[in-house]
Amino acid sequence: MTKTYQPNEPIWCAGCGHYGVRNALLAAFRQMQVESHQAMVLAGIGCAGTLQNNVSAYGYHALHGRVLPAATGAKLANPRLDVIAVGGDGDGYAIGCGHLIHSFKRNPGVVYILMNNGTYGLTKGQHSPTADAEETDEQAFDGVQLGLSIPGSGFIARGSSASPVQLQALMVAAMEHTRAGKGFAFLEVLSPCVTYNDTYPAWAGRMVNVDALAEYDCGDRIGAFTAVNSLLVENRFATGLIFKQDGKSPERRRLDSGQAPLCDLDISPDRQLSGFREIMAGYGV
Ligand SMILES: Cc1ncc(C[n+]2csc(CCOP(=O)(O)OP(=O)(O)O)c2C)c(N)n1
Ligand code: SF4
Ligand SMILES: [Mg+2]
Repeated sequence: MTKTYQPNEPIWCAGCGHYGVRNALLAAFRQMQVESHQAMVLAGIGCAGTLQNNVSAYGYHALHGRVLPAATGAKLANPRLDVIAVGGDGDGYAIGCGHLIHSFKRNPGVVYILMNNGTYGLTKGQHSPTADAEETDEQAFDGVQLGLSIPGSGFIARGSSASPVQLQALMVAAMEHTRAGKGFAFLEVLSPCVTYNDTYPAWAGRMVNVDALAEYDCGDRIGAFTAVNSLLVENRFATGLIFKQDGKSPERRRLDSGQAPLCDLDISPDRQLSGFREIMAGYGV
């Protein structure tokens, strides 16, 4: 499949922020010399989710909000793959938010790129959890703030499709984190929906790039939490590499304890049958 498969051209509206995300991902793959058979891109449902059709790699289109369990399974089965999960703010912060919380906690070696446009683009512009407070009478949700509050989270970053060089660098850093067996790498990308919620002008003035602040320490969780919260109170948000801490992913722990990855197990029918008979014999059958 990887020899013959040609990715489709994107079907996004002209000017959609998701083009910038796709371009940065392709550039990050080129920079890290990732070949088609070495990566898997899994996606949730939404305009963001169609990205997996546009990248030459193994792919899987999960149910709405369910991309992270599928990606965790893929990484456990084959830790040698670069596993990239992608999806929108509706996918990851609404219907799939429970999986996001537990992915921060469980820390699988998955890169998760969440394209935040403050709306449900594919279903024509309903409010999402990150919709502007002025339009909804509700406070907007912040995924970076959530991630920082969960013990065990290890890589939290935010980029923008309007800053392609930084976005590529953050994707490379996220892939290096997972490849080193350190665990889950969360990258929110501000990726405006120009058709239903064009936030390019409003967000441009609200971003504060912590990568450019000499005094900012991305290894300090409390400092990062304070900085992120202070900015939110001022109706601004941090971008850049916001927090990074070394952990150990579950698949790394399995390898370290001598357990072979599932993809290397002998699954020949004869072996499975004898194992099945042994189990049944244990029940006296
Ligand atoms: C279980 C389920 N509920 C609802 C839908 C309808 N639906 C499809 S995409 C979507 C929202 C997508 O928004 P988001 O994840 O923010 O992606 P975007 O289109 O904005 O990139 C919804 C509600 C669905 N496909 N499946
Ligand atoms: S509807 Fe919005 S999110 Fe979907 S492709 Fe168009 S601009 Fe992008
Ligand atoms: Mg969206």
